[in-house]
Amino acid sequence: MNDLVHPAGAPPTKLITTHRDLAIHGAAPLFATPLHVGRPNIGSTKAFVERARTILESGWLSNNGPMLVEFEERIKKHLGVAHCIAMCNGTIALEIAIRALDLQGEVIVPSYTFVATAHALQWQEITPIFADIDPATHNLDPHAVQRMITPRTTGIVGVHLWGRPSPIEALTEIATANDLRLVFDASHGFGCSHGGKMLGNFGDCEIFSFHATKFFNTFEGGAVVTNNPSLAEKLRLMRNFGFAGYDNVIYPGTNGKMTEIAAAMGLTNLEQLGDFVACNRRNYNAYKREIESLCGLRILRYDETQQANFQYIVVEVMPEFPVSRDRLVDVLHAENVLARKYFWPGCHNMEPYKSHYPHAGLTLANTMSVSERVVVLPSGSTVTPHEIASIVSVLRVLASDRPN
Ligand code: T4K
Repeated sequence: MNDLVHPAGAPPTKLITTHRDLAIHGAAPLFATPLHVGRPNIGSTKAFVERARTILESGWLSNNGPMLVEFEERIKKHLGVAHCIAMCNGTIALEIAIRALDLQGEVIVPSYTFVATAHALQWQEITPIFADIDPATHNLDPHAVQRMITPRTTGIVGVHLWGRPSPIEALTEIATANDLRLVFDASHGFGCSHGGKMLGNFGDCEIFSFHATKFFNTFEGGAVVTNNPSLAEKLRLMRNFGFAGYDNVIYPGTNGKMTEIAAAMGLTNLEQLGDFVACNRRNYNAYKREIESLCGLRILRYDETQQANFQYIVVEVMPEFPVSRDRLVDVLHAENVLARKYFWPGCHNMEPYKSHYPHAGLTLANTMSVSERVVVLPSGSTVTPHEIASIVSVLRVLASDRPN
């Protein structure tokens, strides 16, 4: 276990037993400082500082330096994928992938995702067409995707939301039958598998985000991974302004490069992925045990036959729960538990999409109902089982009492 991960034996924190104990009713909050969703998982400080020293002494800070080369090799090995092109963040990785695949016209995406998935298309004047999700998986519904195909459609961007795989086989079939390109936004899916293969091996390519809030981070960062060598070549050129050697630009490109210090953070965190998964799994099981006994709350499950990173504690607040999702979030925030309503209200309700397609919601019934009932709770290597017990004590009080 690294020096920053809380030991499971951290001291107990306060429990709530009645409505009178709730901060929203005037009591002191459970936590003196905020508990976040998305506190970074950080590996060994010592190992990172050693690498930072090496970088500073070498005077090589970016542009395909030795840390980056080692990082890409390690990622390829970890995922069992042929090519990894590391990038400065997940959004740029998506934009470059979309451009390298020559997507244009219309591309089908879920609305129930972080807005970067849609913005990466819009930024390149490609129209995102929002397809509905399956309420059981929170991922694209292949039937909805099929219905959205028009003569202008050139591709599909599926999202492995919460690290749970998109319907990979069904989307691959639809893409093949309609001559569409298929990209997976695997921003949440690092370290997760499908059918025994790591996410990263599917579609034309997959993109990862290594943002600070992700299961695995490089401060900011991302990557495109693919098993297609010619696509990989194009992606490498596009990441570096189209340069193929000194003074020789053979392609349009941008600056998508990952820095050496980001790669150093990645190499350090890769060494402790097992610890991060163990913490996340421990936290997930602690939440699951308790939440499953509360009427009206549903915790999202991970497929135990596959590898999962257990990064997100996703809870659906059903109509039979005594308070609404929004009230629950207000109660938790008063306790300094900064639960999040990811990904409410859906991209189609954000600008510019809301103005461009004011009626999109008519075909997105599941997106709307799921985004109105989901709350994501704090987890990660900085959250202790005692803190989870305190959070769950709030849920239990709300579940059992009806506030007046
Ligand atoms: N596709 C999908 C499906 C994505 O989820 C994302 C990113 C992308 C594409 C794009 O990838 P990147 O271009 O970001 O690599 C956060 C992240 O900023 C975003 O990366 C992530 N998805 C999204 C799900 O979450 P916000 O607006 O919720 O971030 P923010 O600033 O509210 O941070 C969340 C919490 O994390 C804070 O309350 C505190 C904590 N935090 C955050 C940072 C940055 C820390 O404790 N330390 C930190 O350094 O979007």
